[in-house]
Amino acid sequence: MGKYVSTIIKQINLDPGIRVIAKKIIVGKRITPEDALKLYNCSNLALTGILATHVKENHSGKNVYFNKNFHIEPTNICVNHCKFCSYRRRPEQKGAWECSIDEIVEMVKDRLLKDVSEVHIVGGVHPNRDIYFYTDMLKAIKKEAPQLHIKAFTAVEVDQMCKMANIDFHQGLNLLKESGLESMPGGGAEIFDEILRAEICPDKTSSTDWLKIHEEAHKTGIPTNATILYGLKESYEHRIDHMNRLRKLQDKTNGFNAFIPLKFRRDNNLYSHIKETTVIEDLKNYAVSRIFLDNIPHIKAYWPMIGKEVAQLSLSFGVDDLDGTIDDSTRIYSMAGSEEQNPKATTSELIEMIKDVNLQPVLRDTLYNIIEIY
Ligand code: V47
Ligand code: SF4
Repeated sequence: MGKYVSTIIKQINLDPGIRVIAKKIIVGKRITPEDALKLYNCSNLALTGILATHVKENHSGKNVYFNKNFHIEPTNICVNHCKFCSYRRRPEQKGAWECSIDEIVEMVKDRLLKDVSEVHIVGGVHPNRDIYFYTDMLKAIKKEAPQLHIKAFTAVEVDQMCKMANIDFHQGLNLLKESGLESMPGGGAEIFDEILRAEICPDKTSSTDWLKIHEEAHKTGIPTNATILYGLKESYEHRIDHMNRLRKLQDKTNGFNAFIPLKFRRDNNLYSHIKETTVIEDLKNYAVSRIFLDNIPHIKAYWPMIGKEVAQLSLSFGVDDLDGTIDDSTRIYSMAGSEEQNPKATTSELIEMIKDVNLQPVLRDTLYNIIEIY
């Protein structure tokens, strides 16, 4: 790929600044935040795709990963007031739910029949549920399904659990790990810029604490993911600052498995007047993320958020992971207006999506160990 990319770069008419950055990327040199800004402002979408594919292939060759998973959302009752959220309800409000531990174990039992390897558990920040509720929940799931990998709780939920119990992040994460937590998803990151964060999610865990919790998780042996919420009032500089903070932490801990750009969806929330990003912008964003975050092994296109067609397109813009089968078990994005109102994908559908663009479908577990190559 390197030779092929160099040849293309030599032959096309390019802005000299972009040519210098392209050469850096081809030889595997880290790009600076200033370079990333130039790439965001570069109108040659195809070029960013070629460069991101080059970087992607250095990480994972032709492989595109997916897993067999399902979500549990224990509650949508939440003490926070993120203005982009379409999911949160007050306790007495119509549409609020809270599942008991018994109900959660029943959900696990039902899905186990479908040969899944991971449960992804994320919910609202419930006012009365403390860390001991969640450690009991983890233990009950593990008792029923010891082989099922539990990826659970955003840093925002962990923050609240530790505050309620008056313990520090180290103690809280150790308790969760001892009870069965094996990895953490990347939610709650939103945008790290403090001014914008205060505007869009005023009472959420601070950026500093989000990063501290992930650092502590990595030190405790809990790998995590990271996200960005984009397309909502931020500038390119904000996106780059966000990724730069993640890149610096990853240099220190190497505990992030995947980065997941989450496109803002506008239905049923306080920002419904804001226009959503175009598909071109989404693809460019995947590409720049892949190139900038040279130390995070995987870039995930979360298809319940962007739809299967754009997820397939993203495979030519640096993405090497399509998350999983989901099995119609999450509501966060359908409530916010995603085209996937009942998100589920069969294994053969995911394989076909990947094979159709001449890439190699690979069934993985949560930690990217290969289960099957198709
Ligand atoms: O933090 C909420 C986002 C996140 C909206 O780690 C919205 O594998 C867009 O983090 N428009 C939670 N985004 C979900 C999440 C996630 C999803 C899939 C995989 C993984 C993983 C993590 O959802 C929140 C927030 O950024 N979100 N509302 C909205 N209207
Ligand atoms: Fe609560 Fe999460 Fe919604 Fe924010 S995004 S209001 S933390 S459920």
